[in-house]
Amino acid sequence: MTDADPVRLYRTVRLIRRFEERAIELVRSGHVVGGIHPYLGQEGIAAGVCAALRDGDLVTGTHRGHGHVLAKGADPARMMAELCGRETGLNRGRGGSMHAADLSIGVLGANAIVGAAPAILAGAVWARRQRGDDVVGASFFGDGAVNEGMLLEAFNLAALWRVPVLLVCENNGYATTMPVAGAVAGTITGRAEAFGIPAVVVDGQDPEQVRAATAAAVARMRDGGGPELVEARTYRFDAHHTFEHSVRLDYRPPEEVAAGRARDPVLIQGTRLSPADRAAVDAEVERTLTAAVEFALASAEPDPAGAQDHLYASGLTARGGS
Ligand SMILES: Cc1ncc(C[n+]2csc(CCOP(=O)(O)OP(=O)(O)O)c2C)c(N)n1
Repeated sequence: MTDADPVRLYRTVRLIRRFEERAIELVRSGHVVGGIHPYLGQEGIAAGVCAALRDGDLVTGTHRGHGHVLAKGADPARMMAELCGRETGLNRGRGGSMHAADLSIGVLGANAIVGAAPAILAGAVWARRQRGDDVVGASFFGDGAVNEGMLLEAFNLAALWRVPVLLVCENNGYATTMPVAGAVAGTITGRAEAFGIPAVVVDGQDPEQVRAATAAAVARMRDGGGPELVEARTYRFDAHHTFEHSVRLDYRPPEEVAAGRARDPVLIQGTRLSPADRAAVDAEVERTLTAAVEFALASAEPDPAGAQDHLYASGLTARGGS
């Protein structure tokens, strides 16, 4: 969906924003069990990156992963059904919020293991290119992932084997309640540069800036270039996880939250549209999400008898001797 159209970019950030707000309502009503990690405030990154990818390109995301799946083009109704644990969900309700995947559009999955996404993506893109497929990939991860050994191993092999993957760090300033300054020695771009990986910092609140940086990197990668890193500076508008809505944690000064929320990617992109175009997109997104919620809540829950279905590619295999 390589696309610089400001209306489409706005639709994506608006869709993710309203999807997350609807999902939070479903957490409150008990339809989404266990809660979610809201992507509110960070929508411009998923939207900007995915607007510069083709349909067949691959993506891996994080525990805060709804936006990545939606931006790559997943059906919001099946995504909502997945969150609600329904049989019609993207993964038949077995993946839920943190493991939603849609292989038909190259989404290899959200991922609950902090730092795992780049390793999975680099391996998958490498394998596809060994087969001769002309694909590139983008992997999202938070600032909390940049000190994980697995992530640095992935950087090393991706650089060594020149795997065309865009490493997208969503630096929202915190890993749960831990500020970046208390956890990250040196810089995030410096980690990439240590492996010879080109790295840039972009304003993650500006979807167009993210799209332009991604498009430039992807063009170099399609031309035979290796991995690149984009550090997108952003701010998480809401809780780390919806559990914070009931347990008040004082780790962000109110002035900082207010300043962070003032730079809203939905508003920033919205100013690039005529009022009429913006109203039309907003109305269409509401219709889409109302239908998505109705679809999810009308869908059946999986039969408990099938709890072990889909665990193994070849079905359950008995151990030797049994
Ligand atoms: C390997 C691993 N360690 C710890 C956790 C627990 N955990 C879940 S989210 C999180 C914070 C991640 O922060 P960051 O990567 O900055 O992403 P953000 O939540 O800010 O989007 C942690 C430590 C985990 N899921 N996986």
